[in-house]
Amino acid sequence: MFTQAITRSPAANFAQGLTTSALGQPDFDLMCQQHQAYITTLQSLGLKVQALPALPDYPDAYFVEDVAIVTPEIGVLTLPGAAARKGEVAHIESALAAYRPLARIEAPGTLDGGDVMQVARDFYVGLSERTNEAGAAQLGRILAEFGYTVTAVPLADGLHLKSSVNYLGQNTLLLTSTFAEMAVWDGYDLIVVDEDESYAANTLWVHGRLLTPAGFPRTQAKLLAAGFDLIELDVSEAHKMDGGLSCMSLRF
Ligand code: CIR
Repeated sequence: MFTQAITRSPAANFAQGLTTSALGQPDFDLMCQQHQAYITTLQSLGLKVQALPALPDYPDAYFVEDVAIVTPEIGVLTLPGAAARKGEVAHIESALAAYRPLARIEAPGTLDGGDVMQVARDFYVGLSERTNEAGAAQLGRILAEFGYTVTAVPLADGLHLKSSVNYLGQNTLLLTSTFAEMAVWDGYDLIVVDEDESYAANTLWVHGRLLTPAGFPRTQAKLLAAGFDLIELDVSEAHKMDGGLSCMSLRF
């Protein structure tokens, strides 16, 4: 169970963040409305939300998931793989220090939180353009001290592991077809999103409910058929910046 979330307001220049998507120019007012609805939803699920101020020097900084990994025992400050995002870490450090003792990923390791998926005592870390083997190994050493396992998963595509694979609870993963073939998921029940709904793989478990992006009806139908309880949220503007529901908070 989580009791707390940390978010950060998007800055007015958030559209200057990194993106590979060709979904059009994002709108700041709409982004703010969608971000506020996301916060309100987390609050309605019982989380206390600490909303940090916008950081115009770091237009991707509202994707706070990428700069830390938080367990009940420790907070791990990451070292983001993108040069433009490395400076975000110093801005999460003071907020997180109030909740947890801190460790950090150090160069030459790089690690983005979007590549880190937790399933109870097991972590899976995507090796991506942002996260390298040294970063994954450092996280493994830090978390091993607390009895967690860390398994590296090379990415075939996508920005981050959680762009394509997410844990829904009940031993079930929601994932894209590219990832569904991987032996590393043996033993889990898999729900595979349709190819043209791959964005919906970034669905977020919070307290037994699933926050899922609006506009992906076949994924919603699959989740409902499997008995999951859904909250649909429109995150069209974050999608334009290659981000989604998990990326916009740290939950612990
Ligand atoms: C980036 O490219 O770093 C941001 N525009 C998107 C980060 C999304 N974060 C995530 O998936 N955890």
